[in-house]
Amino acid sequence: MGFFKKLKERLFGAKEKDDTKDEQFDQNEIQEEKNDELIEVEKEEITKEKEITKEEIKLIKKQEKLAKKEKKELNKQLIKEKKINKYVAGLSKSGTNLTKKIRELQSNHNQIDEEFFEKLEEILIMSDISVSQVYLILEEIKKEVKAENITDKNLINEIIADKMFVIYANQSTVNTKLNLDHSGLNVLLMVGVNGSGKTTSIAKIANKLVLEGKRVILAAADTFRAGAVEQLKIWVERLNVDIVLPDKEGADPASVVYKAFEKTKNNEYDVLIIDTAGRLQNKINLMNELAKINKIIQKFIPEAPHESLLVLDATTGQNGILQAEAFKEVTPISGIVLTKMDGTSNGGIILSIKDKLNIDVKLIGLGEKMDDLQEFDLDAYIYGLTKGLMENNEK
Ligand SMILES: Nc1nc2c(ncn2[C@@H]2O[C@H](COP(=O)(O)OP(=O)(O)OP(=O)(O)O)[C@@H](O)[C@H]2O)c(=O)[nH]1
Ligand SMILES: [Mg+2]
Repeated sequence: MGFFKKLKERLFGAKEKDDTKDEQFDQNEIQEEKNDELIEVEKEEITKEKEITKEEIKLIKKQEKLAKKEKKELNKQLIKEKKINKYVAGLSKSGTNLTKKIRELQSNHNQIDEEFFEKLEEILIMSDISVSQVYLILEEIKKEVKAENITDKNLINEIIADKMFVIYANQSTVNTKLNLDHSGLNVLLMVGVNGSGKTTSIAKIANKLVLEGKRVILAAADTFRAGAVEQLKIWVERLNVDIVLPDKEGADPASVVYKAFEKTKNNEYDVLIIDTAGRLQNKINLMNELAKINKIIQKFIPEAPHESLLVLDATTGQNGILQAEAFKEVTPISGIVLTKMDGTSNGGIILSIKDKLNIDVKLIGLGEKMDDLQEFDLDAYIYGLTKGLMENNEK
């Protein structure tokens, strides 16, 4: 079975996605309600007649259980499809760009030869995949083309997608889960350069945690930029979370963190999220500032922060990778939030991150809406990026 088909099966299940699913869901619900009513009537009648047997009750209960299970499954499937749609929409710039270039290559070259591979190499490098990984991907593609004796240039699409997947997944296990489920207070520290999307990502994460039933408190430790505190305050008003503010503008960020811990002493919170300023221009200052914040955190909880997420702007491409390397030197990083994927045409950046930094991308920003920050899903990412290449290529 081809890679595209396998990928689709993993994402959508064995059946192909079809547009009648919502309708089917509604129909099922109506039918289920009818069934419920029928069951109720049946139950009443049965009790009335007092001819009920144990087997019959068992059967009715079993039917009820099955109907509930079916509904749950269908709901799960719809949530999954919503996520995939978000990936497809958020990656449409990158996907369209990659598809267009590969289609152009195919129409300009009649056969798969060295020149074809050279051009393909260029396309992949331009999509922000690191040079060393492009080399690996190409090696793999060439091997497969040779082994399978592929001469049809259109069949290469599937192999490209397949190898991108393999190269990302093979480097290590992909861990996307936020480590914030400990009993007691969990601490999440957000770092990253100015404008990368720290504050808005904090709002999105806080929103997600609140929906999961968690009690969240924010610490506005970005005391450097005028307006940063105000921005966080606005978000807090929209979400059901508390916030600790600096006493005055330009206050010591570590003092805000200290205050936040004081406030969490009564075990009223599950997660503390700390917003920081990201002045990479002055690395020594940044290093000192983050070291001081980490020291305060560890004074209260030695094993914290449970997550130190580095926020990276996908539109900054290889430059973003350099920034990340600098951050890695000043503070430990447990995962990456890759924002603004919807704003870049070069979706290969995710592969570069894995290669150059070896840190897992845990969350990916696919737009500005609250639910546009999604847990990173390799299948959905490859699907969003290569969907355009799948046409006429499914085997
Ligand atoms: N399109 C898009 N925009 C985003 C995404 N994430 C963040 N943004 C936008 O990026 C801009 C900067 O985001 P902030 O959250 O203020 O960035 P910051 O890192 O807190 O910036 P500083 O506080 O200046 O250090 C805002 O306009 C956000 O709406 C994303 O995934 N997609
Ligand atoms: Mg900010």
